[in-house]
Amino acid sequence: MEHSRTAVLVKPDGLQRGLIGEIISRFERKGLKLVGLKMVNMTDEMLSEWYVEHKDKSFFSELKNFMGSKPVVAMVWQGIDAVPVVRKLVGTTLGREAEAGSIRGDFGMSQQYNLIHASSSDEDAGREISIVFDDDELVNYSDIREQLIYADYELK
Ligand code: FUP
Repeated sequence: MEHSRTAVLVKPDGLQRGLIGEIISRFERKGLKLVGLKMVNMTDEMLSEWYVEHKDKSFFSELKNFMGSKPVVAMVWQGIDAVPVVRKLVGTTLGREAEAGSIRGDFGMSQQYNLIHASSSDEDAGREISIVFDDDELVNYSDIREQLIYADYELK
């Protein structure tokens, strides 16, 4: 089965609140594989591309200002259906309505300061990954845990 990749950004509020370890731990224990990781100061140009679907919204420049205000932690996670699996762990956009047990539901109250971004489709994932990572910054490796996390047929 196809193992796909998804992009995650821990936003400035997530880094400032000391939630990097907590967030990485949630993806690890779920069984996702980390294949890219770095700290980035997102430029206005990167953010305009990242949030292109929101370019005509009233909150566009405020969102970019916030996202560029402090470093973020960018990650790429891999697994079967990585995009929807990570979105579920992240929770819905508005922190105070997000499901208990999700990252936003457990740690957030805000709409804009919602701690984390996760790609919403495979197409977005490809675009977002290429904004932050060069191809040679993404790693391929076999993870021994995969023999326990997936059945044999799911690894083929
Ligand atoms: P999500 O896919 O859950 O990250 O959310 P959206 O793509 O709908 O929105 C992108 C980001 O814009 C969200 F993280 C929150 C932010 N936002 C605002 O800051 N103000 C708004 O009025 C709406 C969204």
